[in-house]
Amino acid sequence: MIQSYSSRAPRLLLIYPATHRLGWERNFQLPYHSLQQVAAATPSHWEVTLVDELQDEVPYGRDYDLIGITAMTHQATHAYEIADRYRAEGVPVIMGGMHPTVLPEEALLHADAVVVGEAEPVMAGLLDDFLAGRLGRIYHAALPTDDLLRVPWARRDILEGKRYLTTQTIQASRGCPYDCDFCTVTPYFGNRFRYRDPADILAQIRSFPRKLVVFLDDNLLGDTAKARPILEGMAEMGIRWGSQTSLRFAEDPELLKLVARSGCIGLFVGIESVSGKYSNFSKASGSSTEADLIKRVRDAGIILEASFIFGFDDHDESVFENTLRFVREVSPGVPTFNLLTPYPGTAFFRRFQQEGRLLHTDWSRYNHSEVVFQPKLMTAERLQRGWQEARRETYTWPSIFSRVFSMPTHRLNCLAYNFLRKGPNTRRAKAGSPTIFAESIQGQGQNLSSDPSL
Ligand code: B12
Repeated sequence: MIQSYSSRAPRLLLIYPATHRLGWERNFQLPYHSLQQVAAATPSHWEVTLVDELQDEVPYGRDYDLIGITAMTHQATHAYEIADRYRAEGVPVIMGGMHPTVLPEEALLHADAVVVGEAEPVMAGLLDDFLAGRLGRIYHAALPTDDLLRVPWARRDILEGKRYLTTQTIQASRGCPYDCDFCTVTPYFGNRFRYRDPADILAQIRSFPRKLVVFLDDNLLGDTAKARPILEGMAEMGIRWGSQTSLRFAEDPELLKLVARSGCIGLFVGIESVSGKYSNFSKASGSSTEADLIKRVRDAGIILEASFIFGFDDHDESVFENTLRFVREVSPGVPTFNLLTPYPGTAFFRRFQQEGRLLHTDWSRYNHSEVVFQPKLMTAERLQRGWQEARRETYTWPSIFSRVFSMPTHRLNCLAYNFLRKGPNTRRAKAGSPTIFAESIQGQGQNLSSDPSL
């Protein structure tokens, strides 16, 4: 049935599905950028509303003309439940994001249409088709062939009335040339860095009323030539910012100084493994070790959240003690441990599937906090337990204080950041029990978003 919109604007409801409930940590989350970008790509004659299920109830019923749902893999199962319910009530649903992009046919069992890839190139056409009553099944956004990322500013107005750590989030680049076996970013966003025009990025930052800015890039400093003008511009503004990046930027002492001078207070870096094939050490081009680089960043007064993954094929039981020793010796401001998770669309997923090593494909458990595959050199139970013990040991008060006091400045921020991590990391759960999932996702799933330094 084609609805007539002559008397009112068509209504689009965008939903971020929550896989768990949060307590007071709710106030330290970041808004989900994908849907702000989808809203920005939606023509202005549409009325757009956002439901963040961490804060809002999903308003089932027929008040909206079209529902748009985003899904990372661990959210997919619940996203499908929401989609099914709306469709049962006669409201059409579109889906997008990492998981529907990788498995569009699966998503189409629950949605009327799926956006494969980025929304910006296809959203207006999809909505026109919808209004004309000819909605297609798959809208495939081809990867652009040039290096300039052209996207509208994320819409902040749709966040009104919600509580977040900050709504001043921004994305400067997409894509990644490294194509790690465990990561979905390169197949999804392409194998090179695409940056926005620095003038546009700086203008967007200037439009923010407050000082704190969080970049949602994978690797803001990945292409240093392109990052420099952004950093130089920020240095003039007196802001404070945080991002995710690769540690290799710290090999250049001048760049590190510029990063600190531009107002950087926190960086999330993936160390992945302290030794072996999947160590980011082996990829660092210069002569410095990763430990040197971590110390350099810390001495520049920047809080480093260093993320480690357990479960690679060359990890045996010794990985836990080796990693903990590294953390004790090098003392990154905030260590984070994740379990290897073979996401669909990655080389790991394909390989583990071929080798018959996937324990199941219950997507709700693909969350970095539960072992979902058969490890090579230890049992799944040992991997799960080692991960939990490492988290607990790293977040005892003596460990926290030793990290805080190794910071030359920003000790209070570092303490607060560790405090926020402590809760989830030390909650007790019996290894192998079903409660592990419930407990661990509650804490671990909210990594950067509960980062007080950002
Ligand atoms: C920033 C970030 C975070 C932040 C999120 C902050 C926030 N609130 O936004 C934090 C640190 C909290 C985080 C946490 C996690 N993250 Co994260 N995160 C990212 C990162 C780096 C950027 C996400 C982003 O904002 N992208 C920018 C937007 C604009 O891009 P997008 O999401 O792809 O959206 C576009 C399209 O997909 C499409 N689209 C998306 N949704 C929809 C919906 C509709 C209806 C339509 C039409 C289109 C559409 O249009 C958008 C615009 O083009 C990505 C990597 C990446 N490059 O995307 C990983 C990534 C999304 N995260 C990932 C993961 C696994 C997690 C965690 C589970 C990790 C953990 N250890 O627990 C948690 C889960 C948190 C949770 N809430 O449950 C994975 C997801 C993999 C997968 N297959 O699901 C990614 C891809 C990283 C990776 N290397 O693989 N993350």
